[in-house]
Amino acid sequence: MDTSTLKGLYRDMWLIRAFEQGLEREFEQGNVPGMLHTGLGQEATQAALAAHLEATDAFFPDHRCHGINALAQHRHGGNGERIMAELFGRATGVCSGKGGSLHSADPTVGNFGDNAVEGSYMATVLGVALAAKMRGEPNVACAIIGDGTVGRGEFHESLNMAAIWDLPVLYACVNNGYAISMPVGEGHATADIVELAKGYGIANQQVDGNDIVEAWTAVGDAVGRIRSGEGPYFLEFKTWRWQGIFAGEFRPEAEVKYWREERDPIMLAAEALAKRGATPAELDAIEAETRDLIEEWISFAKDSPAPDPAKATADVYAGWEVAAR
Ligand SMILES: Cc1ncc(C[n+]2csc(CCOP(=O)(O)OP(=O)(O)O)c2C)c(N)n1
Ligand SMILES: [Mg+2]
Repeated sequence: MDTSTLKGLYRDMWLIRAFEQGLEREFEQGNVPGMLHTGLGQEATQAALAAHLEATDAFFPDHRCHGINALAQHRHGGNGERIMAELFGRATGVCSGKGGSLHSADPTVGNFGDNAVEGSYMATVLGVALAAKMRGEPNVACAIIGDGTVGRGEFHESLNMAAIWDLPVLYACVNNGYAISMPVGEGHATADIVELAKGYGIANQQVDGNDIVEAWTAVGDAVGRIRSGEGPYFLEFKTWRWQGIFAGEFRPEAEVKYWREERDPIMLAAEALAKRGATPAELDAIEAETRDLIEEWISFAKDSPAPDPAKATADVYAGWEVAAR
């Protein structure tokens, strides 16, 4: 990877972190409705995926994907503030403020929508992939799933069908070691989820999800293979989330310390950039610029109007497409 690409990814990771931390602050102040699951600590995985997915691809985010949603918006539409506004429940949001966290979508930038029902899109992703294949388009349909979500039946049905129909699906498993408080090795037959993909004969790779160079290279390779018609690909990102799912969640203190202090993906990228000659001032400037941009997005969201109650049912039904034929 050349240094300018690494710098761009470093910026992307800061954009995600500043977005999530700004959002967390506003959530604690009571300005963000609903629930909030952040992807703090998983920035490298999200930045690597966002870097290789085009607006013509489709990705199905999981519940910790504000970062990739904002990056997709930022890269392809130049309007990442519309994800922020959505989370604030404002009319300027990508779903007019009616989706919020867990239900924001914008297919024009490839975001086919998060869903509070974990893994439910494991079936939908097949349809999007099949459509691309039938049209002869080199597009990728990507499902982002947590390790816990792998326990759902649809996971196995999806992998099986993608394998036998050679569908252009990228499975991006974010293995952060826990589903709520359940360690991955206790909830599944293996702690290495990539082993399951092998059982379905799907090409696969296990990646250090906190190493942006490794993650970016692996996603690029997987996406390239899928676009050239080689069928599905399964990536397992080994990572760790900073946030528990609720306040009482238990994780050993030494483990928390290790991942936060020694395996922070942004810190690791800063070290890699420093080795290539980046100065501390240059790296600080990237952080400061992204934090300023996010404060602008937060102001945009706060200054935006709430949705109009008269439009509560607008865009809810698809019209004739769902009528009986
Ligand atoms: C079908 C379904 N079952 C249960 C839940 C409640 N729930 C929300 S997050 C979560 C754990 C998910 O774990 P994992 O997939 O590892 O993702 P992580 O939170 O670790 O990123 C559960 C059980 C849900 N949202 N949907
Ligand atoms: Mg998990």
